[in-house]
Amino acid sequence: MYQLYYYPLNASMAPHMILEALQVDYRLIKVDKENQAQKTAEYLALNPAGRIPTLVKGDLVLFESAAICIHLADMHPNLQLIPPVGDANRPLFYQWMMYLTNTLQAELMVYFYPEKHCANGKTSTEIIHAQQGLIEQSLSLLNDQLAKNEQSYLLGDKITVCDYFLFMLLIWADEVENPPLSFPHLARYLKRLAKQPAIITVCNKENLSLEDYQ
Ligand SMILES: N[C@@H](CCC(=O)N[C@@H](CS)C(=O)NCC(=O)O)C(=O)O
Repeated sequence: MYQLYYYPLNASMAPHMILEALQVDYRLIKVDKENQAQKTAEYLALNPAGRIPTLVKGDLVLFESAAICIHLADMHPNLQLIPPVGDANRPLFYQWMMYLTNTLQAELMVYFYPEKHCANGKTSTEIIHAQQGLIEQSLSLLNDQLAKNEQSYLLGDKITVCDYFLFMLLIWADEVENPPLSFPHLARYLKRLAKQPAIITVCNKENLSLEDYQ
């Protein structure tokens, strides 16, 4: 059985949604983040980065949210949450996953933890402001991608891991000045995703209301 070390609405949310979508057996283990359990020797032995999430199954211990999502889709190809090798969408899948994790996720992390990026450790309003701009640029690019042929999902008409991952990031981005819902195609996309059973289940479990996305 898979074990997912998680914390509600953290980077574990996308793997949690993929586990639900694939309908595989899994157990959630909540990391006691309030008490910095992610920095204990026991947890660091699993995930030396001291971050959430970590996936464990038998001898396999895997960290990095995007890697966990892709691995799960590889192991359970029945739903084709990752396009098969040889499919025209396979390289585009790589492109978008890398873009999401390398750009939008990375910019969001700086936005949420600006103090880590200031030499004096103080929150910098300038960093927050700059990050808002970078996040909005990224949202605009994603909005344009979804505008093409009014497509339902990032890669076209079929849901993939990219969409679950992007849903998590769009939820995080909800508080920026021009949030995802202010971009017409992202709003349409979010409302569509909010009807996915796996997303509904995980949002219930992680206590996130989907009211704004109805
Ligand atoms: N690149 C990592 C980032 C994970 C990450 O930063 N997780 C945050 C929660 S969203 C965390 O564990 N924060 C606790 C800490 O940094 O101590 C991933 O995608 O898995």
